[in-house]
Amino acid sequence: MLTLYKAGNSICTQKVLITLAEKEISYDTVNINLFKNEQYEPAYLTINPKGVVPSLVHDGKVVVESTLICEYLDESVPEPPLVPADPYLHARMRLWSKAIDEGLFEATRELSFSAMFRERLRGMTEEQRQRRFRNVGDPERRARYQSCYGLGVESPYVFQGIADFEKAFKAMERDLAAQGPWLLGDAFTLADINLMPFVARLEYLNLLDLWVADRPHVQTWWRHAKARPSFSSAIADALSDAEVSDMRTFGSRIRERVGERRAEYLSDAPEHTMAGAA
Ligand SMILES: N[C@@H](CCC(=O)N[C@@H](CS)C(=O)NCC(=O)O)C(=O)O
Repeated sequence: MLTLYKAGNSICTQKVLITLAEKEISYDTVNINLFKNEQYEPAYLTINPKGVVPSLVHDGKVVVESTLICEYLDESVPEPPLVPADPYLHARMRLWSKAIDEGLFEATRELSFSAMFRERLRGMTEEQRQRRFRNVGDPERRARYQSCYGLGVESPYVFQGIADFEKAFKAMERDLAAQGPWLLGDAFTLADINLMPFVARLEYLNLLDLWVADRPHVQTWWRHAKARPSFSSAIADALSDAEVSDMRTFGSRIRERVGERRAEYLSDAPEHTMAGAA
C-alpha cells in the first residue's frame, strides 16, 4: 500500500503526483496543512524529520525527498520508464535534479513566498508566525523565511533565485535547441517532470515570460509538457479557482520589480554563465 503525505499547491508534491499519474499508480493521500503548521506535529516529524512534504510510505517503509521519491517510484514500477537506461543520459537527468534541489526549488519558494505566502504569514498570529520561522531548527531556512517575509522581492535570496532561473532557462534553451522535444531528447523523463511544477508556478504567478519570451524552444517544451494528462491531473485540475486567482494577483504585484532585478542581474552576469545542468 502506498500513502502520499502531501500539501495543496506544493511544488515538490506536484513532481510526485505527475510521476504517479504517468505510471498510473494508485495510492492514498494524507493532507498536511502547511499554514496550520501540521508539518511540525510530532507524529509527522517521525515520518519526515525536516517537517516538509511530500513523504511516501510504501508498505510501512518511508521515503522522503521528492526527487528520491520519484526515482523510487520509477524503480518500483518500471513501466513506463522515466529514467534513461543510458548512463550518460542518466547522469544528465541527475544534473537537472541537482539544479532543482540545489537552486530552483529555493528560487521558486522565495518568489512564491515574496509574492503571496508573505501575505498569508501576515494573517497569522505572532506565535504561529514565529513557529513557522523556527520550524525544525534549521537556521538557514529560518534566515530565508525571515528575509523574504521582511524584504519581499528586495531579499538577496530572491535575487539569487532570479539568477538561478536565468541560468536554468538558458541551459534548457541550449539543450532543447540541440535535441528536443524533451530535455534529454526523444524520451520524456524525470528531468522534464522535475521541472514542470517550477515552470508552472512561474506561469501561475504571471512571471514566466520574463525568462522565456525570447526562448522559443523552452516555450515549445512547455506547450508539450502542459498537454500531458499528468500535468492536468497533478497540477491544473488540482488547483482551486481561488488558488489560481491568488497566484496571478500576488505574482502580478511583484512582476515589474522581478523584471528589473533580472535586468540588474543580466547587466552584470558573465556571458558564459550557465546552470549546474550546463
Ligand atoms: N527537498 C525537499 C523539499 C520539501 C519542501 O520544502 N516542501 C515544502 C512544500 S513544497 C514544505 O513542506 N514546506 C513546509 C515548511 O517549510 O514549513 C523535497 O524535495 O522533498
